[in-house]
Amino acid sequence: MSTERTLVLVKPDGVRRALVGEVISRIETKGYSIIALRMLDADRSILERHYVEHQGKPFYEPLLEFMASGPIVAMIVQGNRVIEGFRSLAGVTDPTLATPGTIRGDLARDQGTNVVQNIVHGSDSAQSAAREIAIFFPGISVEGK
Ligand code: DAT
Ligand code: MG
Repeated sequence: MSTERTLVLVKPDGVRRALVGEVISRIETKGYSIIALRMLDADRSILERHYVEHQGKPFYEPLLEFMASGPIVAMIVQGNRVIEGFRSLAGVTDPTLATPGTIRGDLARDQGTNVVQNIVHGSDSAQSAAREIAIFFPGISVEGK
């Protein structure tokens, strides 16, 4: 099966700066489909589950604090090779190094904070997508058609 689903988050910096429409526009213009979407205030337990791989790292607490600093928008995005494709649209983690033309490269910069603020999250593998979709959209399967 080549169609995939990925979890995309517009982080609090993106929502605060009214970039939700811009992010959605880039996803849709690329040709991917948004099949579920919700705005939420992520509580600590949901963020601990989402970022379990980063537990213990120096930026872990600042990351959780930042992600709880305001509403986020979660969506399931679908399309052929969308996991890889959205990571490509987003650009690399560090917005200073992210290529212009990408979401992070165009819309974010170093804010001098101890956690990188970079507008969006996208799942990094099929396994992560399944795990993360279950966190933010319990009841919706990762299985796409
Ligand atoms: P990505 O979001 O590109 O998958 P990641 O999963 O390695 O990156 O890290 C999750 C988030 O944590 C990332 O979007 C920004 C922040 N972050 C990552 N590495 C960092 C670092 N070395 N210093 C500060 N914040 C960092
Ligand atoms: Mg990651």
